[in-house]
Amino acid sequence: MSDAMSGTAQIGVTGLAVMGRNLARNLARHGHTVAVHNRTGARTKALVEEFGKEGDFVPAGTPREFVAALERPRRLVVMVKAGEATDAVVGEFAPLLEPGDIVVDGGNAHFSDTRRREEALRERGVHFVGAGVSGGEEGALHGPSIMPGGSDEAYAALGPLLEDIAAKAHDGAPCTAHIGPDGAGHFVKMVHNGIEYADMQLIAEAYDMLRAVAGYAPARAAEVFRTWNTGRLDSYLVGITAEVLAHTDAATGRPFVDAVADAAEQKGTGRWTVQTALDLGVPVSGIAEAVFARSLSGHTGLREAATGLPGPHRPPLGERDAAHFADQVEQALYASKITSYAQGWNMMRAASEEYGWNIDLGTVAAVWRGGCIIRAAFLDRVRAAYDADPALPTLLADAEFAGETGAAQEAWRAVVATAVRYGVPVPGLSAALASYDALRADRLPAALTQAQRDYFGAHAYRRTDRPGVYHTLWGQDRSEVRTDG
Ligand code: NBP
Repeated sequence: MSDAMSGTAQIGVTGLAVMGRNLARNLARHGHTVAVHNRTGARTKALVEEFGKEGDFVPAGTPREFVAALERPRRLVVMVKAGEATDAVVGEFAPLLEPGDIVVDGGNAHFSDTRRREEALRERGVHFVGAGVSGGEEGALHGPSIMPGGSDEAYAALGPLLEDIAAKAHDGAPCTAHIGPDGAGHFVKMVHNGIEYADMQLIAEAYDMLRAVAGYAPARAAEVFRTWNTGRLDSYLVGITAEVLAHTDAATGRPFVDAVADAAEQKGTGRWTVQTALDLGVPVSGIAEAVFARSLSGHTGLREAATGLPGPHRPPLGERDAAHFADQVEQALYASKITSYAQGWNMMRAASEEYGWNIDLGTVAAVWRGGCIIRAAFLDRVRAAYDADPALPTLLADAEFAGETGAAQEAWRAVVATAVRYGVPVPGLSAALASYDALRADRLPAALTQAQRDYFGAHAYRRTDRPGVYHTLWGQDRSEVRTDG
């Protein structure tokens, strides 16, 4: 342990609840001297008492001591509850900092708050880095996926430390990279969580279909997921699905999944993703359906009121048909996954253009290959697609992914159609298929929608046969006038 006033710590962490404590330990374990501070001093003391032997910690009792303990330019990681606490901490530390110092917010901030904070600190010459951190407390300790936004100068000073403590992908590359200026890192982290919601919903629907249509008990479904996890669906979420489904509840002796109340909660990043997508005008139906599905599951009153409504009663398939059906579900799940990832990437591209972030979309896939919740073999291929063509308009247009969705589409339709016949809700799988069909359509009924808008609101329309903007005089002789001069 060093003297808090000597300015020897390479980095500091303030906010030592589960995330901050583990991040500080991770940094110390990698040989960095870490100043540690928490509003309530007991947490600082406990960290040093319990884990002081893991590395070189410099405990600080006050913000002034904490700042003084850091070598220059100072690197401070703020790991407090997102929102008002972050503003309070930044407000407390800012007067103690000097130009060139770097404040890193590793909390789950909304990217617009990060943009605001970055701008405010920039005026004082202090760098503000909004860094998305994914992987929960285990990740923070053993290697998270880290998505820092901010200036190039800040990344140059911070990057090597982040690369040390980040998860490593299967090829040894660190799961972190400079994502882009100001709010880019927190934006990308938000989309990560949105994609995570969509992935989880699709997996849940696949399980529901295996159970209701194939007639597989949870333990059998677990085997199916285990097998899928050795193929193109290989991912953390499919792996834990197999484990959860195979687990027996000790109290009741029933499958654990049957002992859990069927109301899914959410912390809000999925909702942020959808709200932001609406503002950007980017369709992310897969993520939206996942957010709504969680919301619906928790609406006890609505569900009780509708419980007696009629639905089909169909017996599960026989053994041979069930195996064939399970294979079709794998195809539907995979094609839907491609579609929802494509939506997430479309959103990052749109925001990158809107805010001038210049996000490298292939790098984002690389950063998510380890440490985070959506880590998956699949992401190597997403990266390859964007590396091959950084201007790729959508993942669905990549030749390999297009080939796979095309090959899966009959099975995908069969699964969605079967779900409808059995009365099993599959909002994620069907929204993904609808998105696929809408994007590939030669003509959409949007023509009728626009004509209706012209009828009741004189909103005008473009024509397929010639340029210009037109309005039909619906209330008069239905003649057409050109409205763009
Ligand atoms: P919490 O989100 O539970 O926050 C607790 C910390 O915030 C404590 O250190 C607390 O200090 C501090 N704090 C609060 Br609350 N108000 C403060 C204030 N006004 N001034 C100074 N400090 C204040 O901690 P966490 O679960 O470790 O998460 C930290 C951040 O990381 C959050 O933004 C979270 O969203 C994000 N994150 C969490 C996870 C996860 O899996 N938990 C994953 C990824 C990101 P005290 O000890 O004095 O009360």
